[in-house]
Amino acid sequence: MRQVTVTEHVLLHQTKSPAASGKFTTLLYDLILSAKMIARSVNKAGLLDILGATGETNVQGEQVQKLDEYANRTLIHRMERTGVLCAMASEENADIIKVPERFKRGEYILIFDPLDGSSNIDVNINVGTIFSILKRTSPNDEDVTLADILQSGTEQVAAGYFLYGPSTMLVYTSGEGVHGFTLDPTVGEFLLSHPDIRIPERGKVYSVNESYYHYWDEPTRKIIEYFKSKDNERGAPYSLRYVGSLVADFHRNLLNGGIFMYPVDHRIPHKPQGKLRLMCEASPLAFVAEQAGGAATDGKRRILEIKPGELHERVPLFIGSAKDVEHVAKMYEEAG
Ligand code: AHM
Ligand code: MG
Repeated sequence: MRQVTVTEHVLLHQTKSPAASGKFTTLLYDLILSAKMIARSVNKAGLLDILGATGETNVQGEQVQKLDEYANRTLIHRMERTGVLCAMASEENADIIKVPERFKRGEYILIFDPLDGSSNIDVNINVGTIFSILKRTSPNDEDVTLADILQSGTEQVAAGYFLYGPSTMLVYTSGEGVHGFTLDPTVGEFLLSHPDIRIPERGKVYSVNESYYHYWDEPTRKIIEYFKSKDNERGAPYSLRYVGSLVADFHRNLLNGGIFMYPVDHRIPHKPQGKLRLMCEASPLAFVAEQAGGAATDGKRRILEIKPGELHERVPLFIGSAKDVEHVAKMYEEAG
């Protein structure tokens, strides 16, 4: 079988997509290199002294795992040297990260969650890196500001994720479908393994942390009941699958069909808007979902159309197979 590398794939698509310029290829190349370095550390995590927490808390008030910190540092260090970025934003950093003046700067902005699902690292369960790529809105010769970053998901040039699982995978979209690549560790290259991924219209799986049932409002409880019911539109209960790593849960549902849900819960005061972050988690995955024929909503609004008001804005998330997501939106609408 002829094996297609990511670079080759991007170059092939370059003729069609204005987003895929030589600069975009450079950006992706360095992002892939960073991910390979992170994958190497994730694979060795049980052997090195990098498991566990650093003892610090991040801007979200969560414990920083050592591998989170490594992944964050690796991405920032590599990506500020690409010459094509002007700024970055990370789940782990309170403010935007401007590319220092000593490096060449470009018009692209990279937003990322360096190691999603990091509470799973210590138990050897899949984690991932989620990324979103934008172009600055202000002229290149002006100072880049937060306003350049606070764009709605529809403005993304590309988005995707690396999944550090039994195999390391890259799944991305630049607006021309969704393509999956698997790292061949013997040659160190990501090779096209899942061309043009399409998510089934309706799934057989629902993914939600159901232990929060008592913290959900009535419409949300009814929605979860719908997926468990044998009298739903599918005519049979959906199976429950929940890893607790968004990338892993999303990836499974993307390939097999299903819906991932992280609704509002009233458990902790800082979670009235849900737990997941709009810019570094929900929007990039929503772009992937839609490009694969799926959908993503916060219950009322299409995720991609939400204009963030702040860098670390959180949002409820219902994402996956189109018919399942549409059903959730309909039930919320009927509930008023
Ligand atoms: P993280 O980015 O700090 O790892 O948090 C996000 C993770 C997601 O990967 C996952 O879907 C969710 O948190 C799980 O949360 P919970 O344990 O509340 O179900
Ligand atoms: Mg995360």
